[in-house]
Amino acid sequence: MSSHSSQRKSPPTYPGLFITFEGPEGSGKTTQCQHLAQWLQTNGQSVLITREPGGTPIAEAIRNLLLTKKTGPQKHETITPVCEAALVLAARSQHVTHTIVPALQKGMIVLCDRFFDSTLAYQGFGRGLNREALTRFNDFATGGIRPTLTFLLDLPVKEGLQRRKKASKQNRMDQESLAFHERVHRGFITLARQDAKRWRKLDAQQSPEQLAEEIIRHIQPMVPKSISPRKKRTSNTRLATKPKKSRA
Ligand code: ATM
Repeated sequence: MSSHSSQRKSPPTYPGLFITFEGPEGSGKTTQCQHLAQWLQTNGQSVLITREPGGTPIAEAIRNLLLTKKTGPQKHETITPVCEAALVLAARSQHVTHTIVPALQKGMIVLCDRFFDSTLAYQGFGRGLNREALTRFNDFATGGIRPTLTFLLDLPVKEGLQRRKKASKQNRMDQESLAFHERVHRGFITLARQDAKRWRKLDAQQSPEQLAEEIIRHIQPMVPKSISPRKKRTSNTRLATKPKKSRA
């Protein structure tokens, strides 16, 4: 075991539930996040949907810098892999501190479209940066928070890129070579294998409806027993506005 991993403190825990969606381009993460959020809300849960890079105004500004295709004087200056990693992690520090942790402290279910596994896949496997250094830097930026559950929406790389082209959603990363995207994809598969307890690898080639059903089947045992939204509202109101009087 490395000196770093042996020194790493155990990750912080919160009353809420932290769930992430990972996968290559065009795998349908955003749609599935929204679908799951709807299902959870209908079942009385309090949900926050967010994404990376992004999730706060400053982190969204960093996202723009990272993903917008370069024009003007920036056009000829490449973003180095280290600069890319530092920007992603700077955005994550803002996101974890100002959005994710406060929601988890309130007991919410946080659904995040990409998180640290994307850093390992894109900047680690894709760009070739040292994965242990990325993990240390990530833990420094975030306090070491980890998702409870991560869905890998798996799709052949070529199909994902085609889907993105069709949707005209090209960003700076989409323009990378096929070999880069293949390395990223292999990275996700490796990460999912290394921590099978946290990951659920799902086939993103099935229809969005089938995929959504499969996701719900995995989530159902993890959320507090489903109750009707009406019942939940009543019990929330009671707790918030009419605390039980003490018998004393
Ligand atoms: P999406 O909106 O498709 O999730 O795009 C976000 C991009 O940010 C994605 N690439 N594309 N195309 C991957 C990239 N990214 C990283 O490179 N590292 C990270 O840590 C994260 C969270 C995202």
